[in-house]
Amino acid sequence: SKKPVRVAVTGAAGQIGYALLFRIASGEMLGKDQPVILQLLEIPDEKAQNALKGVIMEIEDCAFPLVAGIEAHSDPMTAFKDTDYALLVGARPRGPGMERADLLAANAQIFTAQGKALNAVASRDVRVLVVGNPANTNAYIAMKSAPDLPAKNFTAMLRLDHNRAASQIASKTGKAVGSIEKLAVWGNHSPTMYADYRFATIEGQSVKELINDEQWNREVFLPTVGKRGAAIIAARGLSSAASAAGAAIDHMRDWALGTNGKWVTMGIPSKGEYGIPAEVMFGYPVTCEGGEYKIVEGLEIDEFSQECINKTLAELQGEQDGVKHLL
Ligand code: NAX
Repeated sequence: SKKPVRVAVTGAAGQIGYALLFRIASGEMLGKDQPVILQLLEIPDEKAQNALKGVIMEIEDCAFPLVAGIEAHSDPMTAFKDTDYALLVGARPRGPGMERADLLAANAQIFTAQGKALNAVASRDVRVLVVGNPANTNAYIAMKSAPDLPAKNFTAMLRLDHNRAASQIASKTGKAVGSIEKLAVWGNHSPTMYADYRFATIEGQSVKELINDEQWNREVFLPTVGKRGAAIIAARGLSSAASAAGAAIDHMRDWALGTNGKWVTMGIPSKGEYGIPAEVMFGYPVTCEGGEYKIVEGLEIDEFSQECINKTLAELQGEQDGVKHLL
């Protein structure tokens, strides 16, 4: 049987953590034949550490055959030791009266420390997914704080936006969500993201032609996908958790095990593709094979798409500029 791999998860006692850990442990992320050692990080606060103990007791009580070990940590320097995969879910939420700059600064501190810890102790091939918001900028900070690790191994989660877009297209067309191919989401994980179905197909048919309603695209589809997080909060009184965990599983599984040519969306450091400045952590359509992602290149960017991309890029550059002096 395979040698266990180490999977670190931060914010492990939070709501996404609770929806995520059991699926990692059951083999949905890395395969039903891949044993895992879970290295779970929470803040040192007694309440959070106790909650983490409770989650660990429940994982134990599931008796998952693939779980080769579970560890509780309060310091990223031990939590990330030799880790092969790191899912950075814990972040500082926006508190009452907190300014955007304060939020960026609080998270810059967390993701600088975690990036440095990954740099110091993680596997040299560690694959990192940042879920905690602002996800793209936090991923950028972690990447910049880990100069000895490959920059390409730092990614941000745009998959929830991608899956939300797919679900809206499925309900609009009446087709199965699993039949949608070649969907792309560009930019920041925020309401400015640009979900783009111009290239998408369902059973070989063009989604754009099937829908054939540009007004719906601009006035219904894009705002619905962009504001879906807020709609979930309004309905549930809590932010998306199971769907966010599902997207994190999809992102890591596809990265590790490949997509068989299917397009998915990942937030990754630009190398200048599609005119995005280098190092900006940007959502791109990618395919994955052999543990590596590859940007889908050569797509035509029309005028409306370019406007959308410029807008989400400007927002991201604003966030990035807001933390530069802290790095
Ligand atoms: P919760 O508040 O339920 O859980 C977060 C947990 O992280 C808490 O238990 C907290 O103690 C812990 N934590 C905070 N700082 C930490 C640190 N420095 N080290 C380790 N643990 C730390 O939030 P939850 O609903 O689980 O959401 C987690 C993050 O995901 C939030 O930042 C949220 O905004 C973000 N999201 C990102 C999404 C995406 O698509 N990229 C979608 C869903 C979600 O909103």
